[in-house]
Amino acid sequence: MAQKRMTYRQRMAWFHKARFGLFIHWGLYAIPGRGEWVMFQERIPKDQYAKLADRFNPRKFDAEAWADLAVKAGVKYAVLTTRHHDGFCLFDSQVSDFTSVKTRAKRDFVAEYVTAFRKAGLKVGFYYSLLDWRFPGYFDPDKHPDSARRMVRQFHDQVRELMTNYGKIDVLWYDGAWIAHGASTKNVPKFWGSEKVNAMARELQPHIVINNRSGIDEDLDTPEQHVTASAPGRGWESCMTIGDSCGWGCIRNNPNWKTVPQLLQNLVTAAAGEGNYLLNVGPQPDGTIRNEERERLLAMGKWLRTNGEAVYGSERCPLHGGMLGAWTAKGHVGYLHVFRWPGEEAVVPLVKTKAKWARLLGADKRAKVRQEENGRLVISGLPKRPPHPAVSVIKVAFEGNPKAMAEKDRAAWLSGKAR
Ligand code: FHN
Repeated sequence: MAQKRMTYRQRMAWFHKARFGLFIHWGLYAIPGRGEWVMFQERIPKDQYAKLADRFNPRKFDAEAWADLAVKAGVKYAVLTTRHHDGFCLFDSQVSDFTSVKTRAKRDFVAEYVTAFRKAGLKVGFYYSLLDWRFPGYFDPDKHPDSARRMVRQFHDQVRELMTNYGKIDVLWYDGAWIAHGASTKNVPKFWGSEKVNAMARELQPHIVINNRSGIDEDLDTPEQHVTASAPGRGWESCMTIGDSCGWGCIRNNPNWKTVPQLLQNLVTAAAGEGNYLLNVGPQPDGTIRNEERERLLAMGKWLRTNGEAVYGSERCPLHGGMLGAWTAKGHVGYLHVFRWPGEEAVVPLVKTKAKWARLLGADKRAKVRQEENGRLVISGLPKRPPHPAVSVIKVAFEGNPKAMAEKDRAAWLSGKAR
């Protein structure tokens, strides 16, 4: 029996509050350790690449350990690559033999992931790549129409399997629908039959959140490696690597790890635009998550334990952060996330709503608030040194929802008067 459709607002409600998710790129490509594009970038022939499956036996893989780290990091959901562009499935598929269940590992990692993350109270998402490099029809669908048809068929069948065999799934995270070659692929959703597959996914999982990478907008915009807000009311999530931007799967020698301040400020910037931050790890071939990633995630979790109320469930705030940082809000409360700590006094311009009090998150003592006629809000009595090296949050209670002055006369502030 068909279940009742949820509205956009209803199915996005948890996602909107979550703000922070863990992306996991893991598969055979972890073995060479040169990123998830290694098969294509090095043009490794299909049969040669497939031999990696004989070596894929991650004895230290422990989904509960991943889930434990995710909880400690403060994420509210995760998205795992059930199958990337190389076609290797971490799940049991009736329509492919190239799976972790039918090769050396003989394990359904997707099932283990779902069980552990659910048990830890997290929402679970599936990344699925439509394209599969093993099909000549991907590269030239006009020359290899049968192969292209089989690849599309595989997409339909495997999404059905993923939506049927693993209980409740919260996010369907498509990728790789782009097909650059051939006249028949101009219309991406038509080529893949995306509308039909998404309707099927919603029939099987009525609450599911679907991203915009099957050629159809669906629920979610997905800026990649940058934090750019969508229009108010539209769901969005910025996905990003912790290390180099060209590799999501394990890169053994990864020279560019982002710092904790960069990661936290990205998270806050996403929250300030009412979006989520989906931060990626690329576990090692043995299934463990390396220290460079673990330590950064744990540091973010520690920060969130003090400052999480300013992030989870937060909304846009129309106030200006100026040089200090960014604001989020919840009803009558504004949260000023200070990236560049100014010392004992913090000033923000053009605040229209009356401020009642302010205090640092994680501290008991209130700071002083003073408002000047032209809207300058002066918060004083703050510590000289930044309470947190990356982001310190000042909570400000207002008499109503915080609003900014409109500045009809752009020069009015010069006189120190309101307008
Ligand atoms: O090609 C992929 C890439 O490997 C990675 O999975 C990212 C994650 O968003 N998406 C693709 C590029 O857009």
